Amino acid sequence: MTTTENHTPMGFGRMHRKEDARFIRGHGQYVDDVNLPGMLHGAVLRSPHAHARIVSVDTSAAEAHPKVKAVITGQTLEGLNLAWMPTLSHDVQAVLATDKVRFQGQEVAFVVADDHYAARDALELIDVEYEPLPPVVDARRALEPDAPVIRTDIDGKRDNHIFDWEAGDAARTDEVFARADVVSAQDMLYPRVHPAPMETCGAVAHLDPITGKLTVWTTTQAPHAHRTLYALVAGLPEHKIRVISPDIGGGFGNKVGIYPGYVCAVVGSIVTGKPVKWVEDRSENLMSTSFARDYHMHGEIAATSDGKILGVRVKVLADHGAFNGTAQPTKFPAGFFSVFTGSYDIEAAHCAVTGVYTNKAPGGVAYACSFRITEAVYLVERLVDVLAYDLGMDPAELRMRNLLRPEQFPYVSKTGWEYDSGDYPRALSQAMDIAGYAELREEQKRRAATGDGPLMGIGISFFTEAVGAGPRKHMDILGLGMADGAELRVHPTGKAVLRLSCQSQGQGHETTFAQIVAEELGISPDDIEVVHGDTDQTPFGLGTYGSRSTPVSGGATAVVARRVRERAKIVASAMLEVSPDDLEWEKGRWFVQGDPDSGKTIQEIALAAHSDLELPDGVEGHLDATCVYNPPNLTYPFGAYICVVDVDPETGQVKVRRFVAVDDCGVRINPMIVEGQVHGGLAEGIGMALMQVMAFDEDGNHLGGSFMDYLIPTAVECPSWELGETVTPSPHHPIGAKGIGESATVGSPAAVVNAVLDALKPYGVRHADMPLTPAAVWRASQNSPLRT
Ligand code: MCN
Ligand code: CUN
Repeated sequence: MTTTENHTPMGFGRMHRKEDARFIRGHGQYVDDVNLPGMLHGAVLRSPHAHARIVSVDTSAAEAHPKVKAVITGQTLEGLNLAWMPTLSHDVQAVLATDKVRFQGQEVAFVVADDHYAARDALELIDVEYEPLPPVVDARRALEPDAPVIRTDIDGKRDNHIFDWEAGDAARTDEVFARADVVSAQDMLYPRVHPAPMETCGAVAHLDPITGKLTVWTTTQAPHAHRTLYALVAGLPEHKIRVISPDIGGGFGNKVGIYPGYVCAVVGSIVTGKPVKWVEDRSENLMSTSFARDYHMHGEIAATSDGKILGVRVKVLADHGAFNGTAQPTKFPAGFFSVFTGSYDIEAAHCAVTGVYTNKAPGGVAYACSFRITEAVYLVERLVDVLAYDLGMDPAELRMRNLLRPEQFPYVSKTGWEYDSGDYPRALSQAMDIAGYAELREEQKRRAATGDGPLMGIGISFFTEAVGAGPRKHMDILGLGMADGAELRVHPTGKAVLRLSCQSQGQGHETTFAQIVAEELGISPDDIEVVHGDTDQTPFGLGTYGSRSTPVSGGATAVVARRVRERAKIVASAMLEVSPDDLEWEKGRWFVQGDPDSGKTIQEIALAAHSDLELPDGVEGHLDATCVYNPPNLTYPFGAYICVVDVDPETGQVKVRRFVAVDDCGVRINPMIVEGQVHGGLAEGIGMALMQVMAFDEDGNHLGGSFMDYLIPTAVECPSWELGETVTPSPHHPIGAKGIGESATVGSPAAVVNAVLDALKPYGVRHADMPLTPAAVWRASQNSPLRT
């Protein structure tokens, strides 16, 4: 279905990525490619314990190493008032441990040396005496009265509780549940997983001793937000800090937060007066930089006996690790979890979420998550299947019966979200058509009757996403509102440069944002340079996460291009000696109404704007424009996914045979890039559903520190994706586009899990937790009478 013909469309359409010219030749410039004269190298000493008191740290032997230039400890940082840094969730996190270590892999000391190997070698010369403490590994254990207290640094803290938060109407939900014919309940775990980008995290910091300016090249999805945080933490003025995010080898949320290693690189540069590079290795990335999910959910769904869903009720225990380092743009501790009512027309809903500390890496949320929508979608889509199981109803029919109808949009959910637009039944019908749903069910019946071959399962998920934070009044990071700037300069020859605050990690922004300008101005995308990832070169904005680049920076880009067009109109009117009111726009030129031959192209106008042409009073000349876009609402992309699996009941092996995905992200700027985003997200969904978990043993030892243990899906596990699409434009977005970057990761795990459980239905299996590894599948079916 995917075609790859290349031409340069004058606007929206399929177009090969401009950035691929360097990427596929291996010429990307990543943080680790930054090499400065006199640069030193840093390495982090990490805790071997999940929970231990630090008795002493002896750095003398490391300092005596001939190539070591500095050894920094928590004590050094305490002297600079930098031992603790604020997290993005109103907590603090240790940069280097002072009192205790609170998770295995926690940062304890930082060595700066002439080269990377010497820095690593010297780590072994640091002598840390630990007094091990009992760890808290299980979130449920965290709340027991006799559980060891992890955050003894917080004054008066006597437990591991972080927050209680709720949404929806509890009383009304209880009332709806009381009169329901059926209530289906299910406990489920969304396990701890990791974004695991190809490029790990790192930074090169250089405090120029002459100018006093700090430049940090770093793997960040949000350069401006990082700069403001450095300014607040280090007390430096923002104009003395430059954050550069060069090419990024995948972020998936892993590069939203600020990690201790970044701060250590900065301190290393301050202490030595030299540039300092720190780049973590794979194990460090997997062990210490963030994680996602770890939601223990108890869900209940109420319905009538003929399958009308009435309400959903949820209790969640959220494991946030040792510090509440959740990097997310909402004012709610559970992010956007309250969209758990999903895509259904229900009467009432309520959720209560409790957050706890455990002796695991901090962070949370990240991994193509839309800030807990992944968990919410998984929960409701599993609950709908559990209900179908209990009612003996077909899960497609049950969904069709309850999906929101097109005439209900804009729709305000029972937890207060305003879904902007949608035609849900159309998307599900299309997915069922592509899959050949009725025939698949026939085949399944036939196979069950003959008992031939593996078990066949068909799984559906329907999701609604909420992406594109702001609006500013509802969403922020540390008080910084979620609006994005854009600047568009048009050179005299009619070529243009667009400066953006968002930052690509592989999503193809250099191409798609040029296409937005091309669509609005009729300048070829090849003639539009996109500049991003450098705070000195770009307007302020909050960065790329929550699939917000298209909804927010994309809006800014369309608006700024329209401003340029309006300026061009005035210049054209002077050139053509007519009133601006007499001009009409067609892509690429202004012409005189009723006289299409008298017109001026945008290139001609650009040149004239720089010439001695006499302009009307008050017109400054030049076409350049700027804008700040504060979105009026989130955008709500949605989709219908169908997964077909074969399960071998003897080995528990799952083969994903087919996967149909119908996505609606409104108007598509570049359908080829959208499909690429969907392909990647579907693969991630298969990874999470079948293969991935950040596991710990009872002592809090991290068991997934390499790609031998933490598995990444490959082409072997993935079928040839079958994509469809519907287009329901966002009514409030300047070009009608909605975000797509996280849709498939959010929507696909439930389809895969539902498919596997559908296959196991003859064994009486109603639910099993991810990851559905062969062992988990085999175990799930062991109690079945079919096993005797
Ligand atoms: N697009 C489009 N038409 C639309 C919507 C989007 O052509 N209607 C294009 C956009 O112009 C952009 C791409 O699709 O080139 C993704 O756009 P968008 O949905 O706005 O998402 P962002 O650009 O904000 O990217 C962030 C999102 C997130 S939050 C994660 S996590 C994730 C994802 O993108 N990380 C990724 N996809 C990723 N893809 C790659 N290769 N690498 C990552 O780290
Ligand atoms: Cu939640 S992962 Mo993306 O928003 O960067």
